Order: sequence, then structure tokens, then C-alpha cells
Amino acid sequence: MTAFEANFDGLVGPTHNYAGLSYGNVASTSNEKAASNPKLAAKQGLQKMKALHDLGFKQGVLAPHERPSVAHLRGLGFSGTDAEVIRQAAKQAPAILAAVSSASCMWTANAATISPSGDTADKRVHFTPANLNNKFHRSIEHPTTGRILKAMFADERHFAHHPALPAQMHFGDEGAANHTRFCAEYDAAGVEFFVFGQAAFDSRYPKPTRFPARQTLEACQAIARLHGLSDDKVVYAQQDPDIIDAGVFHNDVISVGNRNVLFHHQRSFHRQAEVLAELERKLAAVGGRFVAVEVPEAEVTVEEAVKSYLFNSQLLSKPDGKLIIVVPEECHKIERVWSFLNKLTESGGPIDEVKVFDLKQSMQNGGGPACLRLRVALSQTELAAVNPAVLMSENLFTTLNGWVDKHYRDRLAAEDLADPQLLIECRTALDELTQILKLGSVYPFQLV
Ligand code: SUG
Repeated sequence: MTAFEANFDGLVGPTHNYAGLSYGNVASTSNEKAASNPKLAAKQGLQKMKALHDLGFKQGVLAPHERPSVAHLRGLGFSGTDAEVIRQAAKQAPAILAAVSSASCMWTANAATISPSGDTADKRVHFTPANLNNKFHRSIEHPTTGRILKAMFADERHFAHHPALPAQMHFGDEGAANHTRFCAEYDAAGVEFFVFGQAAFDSRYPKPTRFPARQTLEACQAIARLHGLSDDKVVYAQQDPDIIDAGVFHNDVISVGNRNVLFHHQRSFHRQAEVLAELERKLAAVGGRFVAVEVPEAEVTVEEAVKSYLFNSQLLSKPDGKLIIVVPEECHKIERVWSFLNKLTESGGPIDEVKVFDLKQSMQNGGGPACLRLRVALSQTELAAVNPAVLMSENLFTTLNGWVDKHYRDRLAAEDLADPQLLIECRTALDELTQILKLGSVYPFQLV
């Protein structure tokens, strides 16, 4: 094999908590103020990374961010020492303190959009961190995300980094969660599939009526231009607005693709038949044979898809060309979804194996297996240019588990966010982590 899809999973941060911050994400709002277990959350994530590494897949780690973000609290008028800033915010604006304390950067499918070198005009891998403009707690991620990505993919001969799009709803961008790349081989030319929830400058497109559409068409088009993609290798599709209203806040809650296969629900896209036909035609033009695996509403409803996160799965290519589907335990618990999965793997189709992971801590905030990973398709040469300290290994797994044991709490309730000691714990842990992962200085507290 000369090229790979590497998955970079978000390491869950020490402030992982349930603050109900994401209107439109049913799990997030329904678990508001439940107590979390950051230690368990981080370990559940590490288990998935290690298991996939052990199966022979390329696996890396993306570091969490400094939280609470005291810099944002200061920008909003809180002053004094760091401890005073946190105490004042806890008293006067607990919802803002919760937002700047979120460990939401763990969902690295939202960290950035990445175009592999097979698709770009200058034949480099292009990265654009997502502005995550729709939610305040997520909109503060991209500057640190950008620094961490540069520390991981530093070699300018192979990697090009762009700043996030303008921080404004017209260019709302949620990153790879709404982006899929189809190809025959990871380092050959492919077709990039951008899915948006609404068009900001064109009133002809329908809009959801209940929940927000986070990603715009205009953001997708801007990224395609920045990355140097050619029109004949790009497909834009709109999510069916009704499913956004049913809780499908990102496209990766209703479809997932890998290589030439798209696994998706019958109600994923507006004008679905046209979208699939365009994907088939454009992939054929670069030598690929598009395979659409569609799940009918009669077998799994959109509601069951949102509850189980069936489509927030990872499709991983095995050496024999068949695919493993990596699903959360919730799929096992919902009988109709589990029997569908059994039928799917026995159907003789491209997906022939299921792997189940317990990711409950993340799932309770609406983050399944696919949310936790950022995919980067890399050639062998590009992979050799990645900072090796972020790549999963037996050693790194042991070191990170020890690091979590040393620094993380096993319970965090809403009132704990008022504790200034949490900031000290987080900074101490991250300072050590930047040494483990050889990232240099990437956090605001390290840059002053
Ligand atoms: O942006 N949840 C995240 C979940 C992101 C899932 N990512 C993908 N589908 N790719 C979000 O809604 C909840 C935080 C809280 O409520 O405490 C949150 O941010």
C-alpha cells in the first residue's frame, strides 16, 4: 500500500462536562447538568484509538485545548487574577463560564476540512480549521486547533495551512463532519463531497424551521477554492432540512463514506437521487466505481439513526477491500438497528464486519465514533513527514493512560466549573502533554 487514511482522534480534555450548549443536538440538550467523568471519557477514547491501531490502521492523537479559556472571559470584561476572573464569571454568568470550559474540541471531525494531495492544485495536503461559528463554545476552538495542526503537519513541502473562514454565519463551517472524500486509491485524484445545511446568500434553497443549519454552501465553496480543487471533482449537496429539524445537526449523523462507498440514510439529502448520480458520474471520471448503500426509513428511521448514531460510524478499509463499520454501543442496544447491522454485514455488500465501542461519555454530548476522529489521507511520504510523537503506539497508549490517571478527575458537575483549581489542573496536564506529543508551545498560557 502506498497511501493511507490516518485517523486523528481527539483526546478528551480534563474539563469534559455536560452543559447543554448545543441547541439542535438532542443528546447535548437532554444531558444538560448531568455529572460527567472526564477520566473515563478520555480512556474510552484511548481504547478506540488503540484498538484501531492494533488492527493495523494508522492512528494519531489530537491534543485538547486550554479550558476554561480565561482569555475569552477577560475579553468579555471579567478581570483580576485568573482565579478572580473564574469566580466572577461563575457568579455573574455561569452559562458563559460553562461555554468557555467545554472540552468540545474532542470532536475532531469538526476541527478542520482536509483535502488530500491527490485533489489539490499544488499537490499538497490542505488544512482549513473550521470556524464553528454557530455555537460560541465551539467558535473559540479554531486558533488553537490551527496551531496544533501546524505542529503535527509542519513540513511545508507537503502541508498547507489556511486560517479559518470569516467568523460569521454566512460562512458557518463545521469542518470534516460535513465533508467526505471518494476515491479509488487514497493518493490518487478523488471527488470531494461537501454537504451544507443552508445557503446564506441565496434564498432559493430551503431552510430548516426548528433547529439551526450550521454549515453554509458558501463556506463549502470557499474551502474548495482555498484548497485548489477543480469543479469537475467536487459535489455540493444540501442536507434534507427536515432531518436537521429531527436532530441531524451534522451530515456525519446521517451518512458516512470511505473510498468508493457511501453508507447513508434514504432521507439524507435534498434531491438525493441527483446527488448520488453526480457522485457516481464524477467518481467514474477519476476511475472509481461509486457504491451507494442506502438505508430505507422503513428499516431504520431518522429518529433511530439519531438515537443510535448508526451513521456516525467509521468505515475502515481492510486489506481484502471489504469494510469494517465501527459503531457505538448504542447501536447494539437498539434492537432494530442491531438487526439491520447484522443483515448488512451478511448481505454480501462492501461492509462485512462490525466493531462496537463504548463511547458513552462522548455520546451523551452527541459525539460518536466518527465525531471523535479527523481523517487525513496521506501518501507514504506524507505520513513520514507527520510529527511522529502524535502517532499511536504501545508506548504512547501507556503514557497517555498514565497521564490521564495522574491529571484527570473522575467526576465533574456543573458547580465544579467554578473551581479555579480546575484551570491549574488543566494547564499542568497540557504543559506535560505538549512535551509528550512534541507540539512546542500551542496554548495561550504557553504563548504569553
Ligand atoms: O458541536 N457537542 C458537539 C458534538 C459534535 C459532534 N460532532 C460531529 N457530529 N461531527 C456539538 O454539538 C455539546 C457540549 C455540551 O453541551 O456540553 C457539544 O458541543
